Amino acid sequence: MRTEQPKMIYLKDYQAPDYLIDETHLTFELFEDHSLVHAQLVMRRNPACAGGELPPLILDGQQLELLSLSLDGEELSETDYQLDDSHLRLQPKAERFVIDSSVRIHPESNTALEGLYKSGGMFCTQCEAEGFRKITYYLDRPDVMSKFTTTVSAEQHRYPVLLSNGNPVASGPEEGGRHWATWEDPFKKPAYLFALVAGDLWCVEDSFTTMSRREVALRIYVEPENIDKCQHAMDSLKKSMKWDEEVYGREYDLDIFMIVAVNDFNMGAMENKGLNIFNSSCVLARAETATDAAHQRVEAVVAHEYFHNWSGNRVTCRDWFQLSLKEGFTVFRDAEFSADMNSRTVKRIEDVAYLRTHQFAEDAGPMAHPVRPDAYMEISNFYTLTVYEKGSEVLRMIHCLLGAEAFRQGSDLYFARHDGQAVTCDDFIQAMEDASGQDLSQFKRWYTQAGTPRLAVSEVYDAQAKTYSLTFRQSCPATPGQSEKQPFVIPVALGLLDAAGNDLPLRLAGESAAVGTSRVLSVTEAEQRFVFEGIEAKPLPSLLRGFSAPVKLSFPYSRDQLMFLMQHDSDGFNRWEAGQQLAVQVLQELIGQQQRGEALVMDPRLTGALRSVLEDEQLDQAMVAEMLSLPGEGYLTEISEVADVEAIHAAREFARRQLAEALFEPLWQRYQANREASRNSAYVAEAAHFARRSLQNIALSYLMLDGKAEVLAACLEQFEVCDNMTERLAALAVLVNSPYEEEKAKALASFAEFFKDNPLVMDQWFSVQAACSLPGALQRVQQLMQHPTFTLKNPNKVRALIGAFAGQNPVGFHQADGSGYRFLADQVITLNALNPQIAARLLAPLTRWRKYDSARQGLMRAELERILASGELSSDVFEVVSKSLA
Ligand code: B3K
Ligand code: ZN
Repeated sequence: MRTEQPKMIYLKDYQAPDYLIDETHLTFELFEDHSLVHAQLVMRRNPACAGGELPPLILDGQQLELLSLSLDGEELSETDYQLDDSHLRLQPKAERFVIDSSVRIHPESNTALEGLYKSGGMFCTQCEAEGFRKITYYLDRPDVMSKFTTTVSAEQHRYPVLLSNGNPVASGPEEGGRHWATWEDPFKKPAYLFALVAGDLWCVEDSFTTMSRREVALRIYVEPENIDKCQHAMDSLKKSMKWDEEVYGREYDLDIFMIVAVNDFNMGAMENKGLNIFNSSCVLARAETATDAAHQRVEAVVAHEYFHNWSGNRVTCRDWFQLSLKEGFTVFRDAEFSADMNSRTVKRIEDVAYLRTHQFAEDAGPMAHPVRPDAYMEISNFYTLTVYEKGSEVLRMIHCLLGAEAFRQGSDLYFARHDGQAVTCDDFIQAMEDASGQDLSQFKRWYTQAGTPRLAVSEVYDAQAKTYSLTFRQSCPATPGQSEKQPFVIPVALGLLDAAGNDLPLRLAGESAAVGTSRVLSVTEAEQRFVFEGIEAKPLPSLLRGFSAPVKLSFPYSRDQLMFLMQHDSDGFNRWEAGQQLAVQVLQELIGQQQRGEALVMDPRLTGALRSVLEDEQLDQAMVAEMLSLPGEGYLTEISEVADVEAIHAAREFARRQLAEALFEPLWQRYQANREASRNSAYVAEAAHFARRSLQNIALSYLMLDGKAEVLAACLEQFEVCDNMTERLAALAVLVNSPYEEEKAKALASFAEFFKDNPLVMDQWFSVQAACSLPGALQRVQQLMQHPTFTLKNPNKVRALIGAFAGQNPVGFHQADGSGYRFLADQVITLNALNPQIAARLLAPLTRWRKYDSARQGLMRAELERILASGELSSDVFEVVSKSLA
C-alpha cells in the first residue's frame, strides 16, 4: 500500500542507468513460512554515463527484510547504506564491484501474485513489470540486462521439480530431506523475464527440430490431475515454432523450452526466458472440459508467449513506456499466426469486434492514452487494450503500407540490429524505414496521439467525365491531456463495385493504367480527395477493407446498399461489416421507438438479409454464424452518445425474437444438420469443426427464443449427450437465459456436481450465470460468491463471476438503483488490499460513467468517490479512480 500520493513517471525524464549488472547469481531457499534470497550482483559503472564522481547506487526493493549486505566481500553495517520502503542506497568505491545481499521474503502470504508467491502447493513467480524488486534488491528496469544463474533449494517430497530460466546445469540432494538445482541462462535478460517454479508437477514432453537442425526439448508442467489436458498446448507450441521460422525467420535459441500451468495468475501468461508461466486457463484444453473458444485461446496465447522470445526477450524494451514495442508487435504476430491456422476472415472479424467494443471505449474514457504513453503512476495499469490491441493495429497498418516483403525486411533488420538490446518504438520504426525506404515520420503520430480518429467519407460521381471521387475528412476527439490532434496517416483499403457486384479496375487520376481492383489509399491530410477515372457508371464503394485502420469510418450507405455489399463484396470482412452496419441502423431505429414508448417495428430487410445468409450453402459456416450475431450491447453502448441500457437491451432482444420467429425454418434446418454432424463425429479442434459448432450453437440460441417444445427437447438432449464442452456449455447458457426454470435448475446442478473439481469448468459455470440478464442478477451473483468453489483470492474466479457481471451484463450491472455499482465498489475495496492489479482491472466499467444518463452518472461517481475515501489505496486503484474522477 502506498504511504504517500503516488507520483507520475514521465517518458521525458528517462535517463540511462548509472550502473550495469553483468552477472546475477541467485540462491533461493524455499520454506513453508518464509523464503531466503541470496543475490550476488557483479556490477560496473555504465560506460555510457562515465566521467566525474561515482554516483550513488540506488537499488529497487520492496517488502524485503534485509538480513545482510556486503560490498566486494566486506560486510556493510547500517551506517554504510540507506534504506527506505522502496530503495537501498549505497556509495560504490570503484568502477567495478560486487554486491552480496540476503533477504527474507514471504511468498506464502503474497496474495498480490507479483514477485515470488505460492499458487496452491507450488512456488512460482511473476516479475513483469516491477515484481523482481519484491524478490531481491536490484536495478529493476528493463534496460539493465544481466546473465542469470539461479539455484533453488526446497523440500524434496513437496517440491520434486525445481525450475528456472535457461538450461539445467547441476542438481543434488541436501540435508534434511531437501534438494537443490542450478539453472544457467546464457542470454542476458532484464529482471522482468526472471522465473522460478518449485512444485509437485508432472510434465508432458516432446521435441522440436529447428531450421538449423537443433533438437529442442519441449516440456509442459502441470499438476498431476491435468496431465491429460496438455496435448493441444503442445501441438500449438510446435506449430508456433514452425510458423515463426517460416514467416519471420526466427529460430528458438535454448536447448529447452518449458511451460508451467498455475491456477492463480493475474493475467493470461508470461514469456519468461525459456520458462513461460501460464494461467492454467491458457494451457489446459481437451474436448470434454474446454470450449472451442478456449482451444483457440490456448493456441493464441501459447503462440504469443513463444513469439516473445524474439519480440520482447532477445530484443526488449528500454523502458516501460515502450511496452507496445513488444506487446503490439507480438499481438500482431499471434493474430497472423491464428489467421494462418484457422479462418483468416473470422479471426479478423472477432478481433475487430473486440477492438471496437473495448479498445474504442477505453480510448474514449478517462484512462485514454497513446500507444506509447508519456506518463503513468502505476505501470501495471498500462497493460491495456490500447497498448496491446491498438498497438497491434498500428503494426498491421505498417504492414499494409509497406507490403509483406518490405515489412519482413524491416523486421529482419530490427532483430539483427538490436539483438541483445533494450530499445524504443523509434528504433523499430527506424528499421522499417531503413529497410523500405519509406518515410514514417507522420505515421508515428499513431504512437503519440490517443483517441480513435473519425473518418467521414463522401462521394461525387461525374457521369460526363466518368470520374468518381471520394473525399475523406479525418478528425480525432480530445483525450485527457491532448486537446489538439494532428492528422494521422490512415491506410484505407478499398474497392469499387459495379451494378453486378464485381470489383472495378482502379485507376487514379494521373495514372496511365489501372492498378488492381482493391488498393490502399494513404489518407494523410485533414481533408483529402481521390479521383478515380474511367468509371462508366456510379459504383458502390467498399471502404476500409479488412479494417485496414482502427478508425470510425462513416459513409452514408442506404440499407439496400448495405444488403448489396453483404451479398457481393469480394472482401469477406466487409461483407460482415455491411451486415453489422445494417443491423446497427435497424437496432438504433428500434432503440428510438423504445425510448419514445412506441410499438417496436423492425425493418424486414434485416430478416431478408439474414435469410439469404442462412440459405447460402457456399458461405463458410463460421461466417454465417458471425453474420447472424447482432452487434453486442457493449458495442451499441460504445457508439451511443448517451447509452440507454434498458432500451438497448429491449431493442436487441426484440430483434432477436423477431429473427427467431421469421427464420425458424432455416435455423432449425441448419441446427439439425450440424447437430447431426456433431453427433456423428468425434471432437476435433479445427477451423471447419469450430465453424460447424458455432453455427449450430447460435442457431440454438435463436431457436430457444421461440418457445417450441421440440427445441427445448433438442437443447436438453444436446446438453446431456455430447462429447465436448462447446456443445454442453452452449446448451447450458441457452437454458440459463430461458424461462424454463425447472430444466435450468436441474442443468446447473448436474453440471456443477459433475465438474465441481475442475476449477476452469466451474469458472464457465459462474460466468454463464453472471452474464444472464434475467431479473435478479445481482442476487444470483451474491449467492454464487458463497459457493464453496468461489474465492476472491483466485483471479480467474473474480473475473468469471464479478468481472462477467460488471462487464457482460449491462442490465444487471446498471440497475437504476445503483446496486450493481455499490456491489462492484465493495469488491474493489476488498480486493485493493488483496490484489491491487485485479482490483484496478475490475474497476473499468465504473470508469465509463460519462456514457450514461445523469442519474447513473451520479451513482457511479459516488461509488468512485467512496473507493477513493475508503482508506489507503494501492497505486493501481488510486490511479484509475483519481483519473476517472478528474
Ligand atoms: N508480458 C506479459 C504481461 C505482464 C503483465 C504484467 N502486469 C504477458 C504478455 O503480454 O505476454
Ligand atoms: Zn505479450
